Amino acid sequence: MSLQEINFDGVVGPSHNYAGLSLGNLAATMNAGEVSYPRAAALQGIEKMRANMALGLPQGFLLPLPRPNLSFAAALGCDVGTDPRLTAAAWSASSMWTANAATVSPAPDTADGKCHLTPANLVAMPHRSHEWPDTLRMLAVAFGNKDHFVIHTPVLPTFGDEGAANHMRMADSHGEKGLEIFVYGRSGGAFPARQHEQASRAVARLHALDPERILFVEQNPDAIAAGAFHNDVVAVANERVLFTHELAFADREGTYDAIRSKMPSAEIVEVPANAVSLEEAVKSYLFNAQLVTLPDGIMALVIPTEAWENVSVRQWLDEMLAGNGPIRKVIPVDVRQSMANGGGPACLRLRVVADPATVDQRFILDNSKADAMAVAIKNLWPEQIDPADLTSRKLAEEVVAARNNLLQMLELPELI
Ligand code: SUG
Repeated sequence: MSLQEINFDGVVGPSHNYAGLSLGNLAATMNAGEVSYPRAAALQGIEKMRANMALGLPQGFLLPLPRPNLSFAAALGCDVGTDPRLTAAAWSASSMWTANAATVSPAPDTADGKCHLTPANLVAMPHRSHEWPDTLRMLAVAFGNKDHFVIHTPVLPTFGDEGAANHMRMADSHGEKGLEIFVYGRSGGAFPARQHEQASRAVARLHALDPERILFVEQNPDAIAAGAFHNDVVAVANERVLFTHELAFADREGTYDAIRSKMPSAEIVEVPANAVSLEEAVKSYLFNAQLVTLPDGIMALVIPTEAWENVSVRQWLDEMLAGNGPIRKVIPVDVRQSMANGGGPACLRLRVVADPATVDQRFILDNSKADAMAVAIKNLWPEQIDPADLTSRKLAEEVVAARNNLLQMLELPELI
């Protein structure tokens, strides 16, 4: 069995819109009320997946959840239209950010030698709190092979859990036993700390991880206050490398020492605040990157074009590439529609280390499937959505039909 890292990107749903629902997510709140372009957004996502496949990386995808979620609105005693924010919450395409779909502990890390997945309850944000039942249903299909996967129910809503966005895994190589680092928040100034320490601890216990190979680390409250609503806005890990902003963690030295003591081969690539400030890190999303190991063993950083175009970030990256560090390549990617809601390349993917043959093949991408998905998106995804349109029955019908059509095409009618 060959364990590989597979990136499961969220296909951007036809209801993608800018409602400004996420307090503490500066891009989303700044773009509240703007017109969105769901078709362009979804095609940008397909192109990102194609580019990663062209690098020789295995690629999977997860599908948009059913929207508008009328049962969510009904459970709160409203029709769509009764309350603008709850209406937008019922329409949200936020499941595209699959880094928040679940926390994943690959088989080498767990006591029973299976890959464990716990869907995130996402209770910190009302528009995301209703994702998990449909996410759970989809994960149970995609990772339904019980010889290899265990799917848990989410952590109780008592403690907020945001999934893989607040979880990092380091290992000498993907298929070896890893060090799982759970990053939680305590405070964030004016903004909520979304990941609760107790949720992280519960996931680690439920996944039956080796207590010697886990760490619980607090996010720097200043980072949350500056707009790093998830840890993956300021840090990303891949194999033995941690790429991080200097101000990502509450206890910088303590965190680095703990990582090095559990994993002596760890390499920490730190970007100092005097080269890239926290504000610029959040604005450019430099760290919301996919740090990937290419088939030839070289590590590459897939960053948003916004980071590539930022003067101080570019200067730092140029110096890094001219040096002798472990990250040898930088690849910019255009996901501007998602970025405007605070979702960069790393938010759009859930990493699962597994043998691709053990995953339901309907969720694995190849070029011909990408072509067919692009055609469906071009034909059926709305070109644009003004948040004022979210009460339109016609638009609701269009969005439902577009998703159903894609699911039929992918032979996944059980998820309709
Ligand atoms: O939860 N944005 C998402 C972005 C999630 C990014 N994910 C990671 N960092 N892994 C969020 O804040 C905006 C939707 C709106 O406001 O309409 C939104 O939900």
